[in-house]
Amino acid sequence: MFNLILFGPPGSGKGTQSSNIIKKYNLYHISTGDLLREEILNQTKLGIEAKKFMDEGQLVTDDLVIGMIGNKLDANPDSKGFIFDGFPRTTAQAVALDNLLKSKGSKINVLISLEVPEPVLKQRLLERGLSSGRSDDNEATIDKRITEYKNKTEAVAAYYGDKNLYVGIKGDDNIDQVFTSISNTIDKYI
Ligand code: B4P
Repeated sequence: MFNLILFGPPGSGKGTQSSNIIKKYNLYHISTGDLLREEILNQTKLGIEAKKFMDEGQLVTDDLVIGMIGNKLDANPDSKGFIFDGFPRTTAQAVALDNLLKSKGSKINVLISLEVPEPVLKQRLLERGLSSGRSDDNEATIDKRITEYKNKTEAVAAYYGDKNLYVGIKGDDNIDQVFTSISNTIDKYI
């Protein structure tokens, strides 16, 4: 089993690149952002709770997110591997993920971090906001999301860096160039 974390700040291209990776490597895609938006659309209890945080540009609580991941792993026992897109976003989530995978005799093989300068992130998300209909793609909320990333998520990079699993990629080239860099890295680790 090959397990990849696609990591980076909001707007770095995690969702965009995940769709390319799943086509080429046939991995099962788990995006916590997509899962949460689905819960919101279906107006579940979890979705109603999560929306309050997401509209404020804050991270959703660890318990809610970790529960969702556990369910997805259990539901796909025969997958040849997973791409974790936008998860883990806190050190507590990283520890929980490692434990979940360990209990299944598996582990994270590599974390690929998309490195993009802050002005480019803001520009991309503002542009997406013109058509996405996402209530968190506006200037004030984008700023809060980037602050949450710096305060709570950047530590996840160090956590996997200590395990020698961190690989940084230049994420502000065009989509195809970024995908080539990602593929070259996956090919070394798979
Ligand atoms: P997410 O849905 O994970 O998404 P994101 O951070 O907004 O963006 P992503 O990096 O996927 O960017 P994308 O490819 O779309 O998170 C949303 C919210 O959910 C969080 O703020 C949080 O509240 C909550 N949440 C999710 N996971 C959580 C967790 N684990 N714990 C707690 N809370 C959680 O790209 C953005 C734009 O850039 C697109 O328009 C794209 O077309 C463009 N783009 C991408 N790559 C490009 C390139 N190379 N060149 C030019 N444009 C590019």
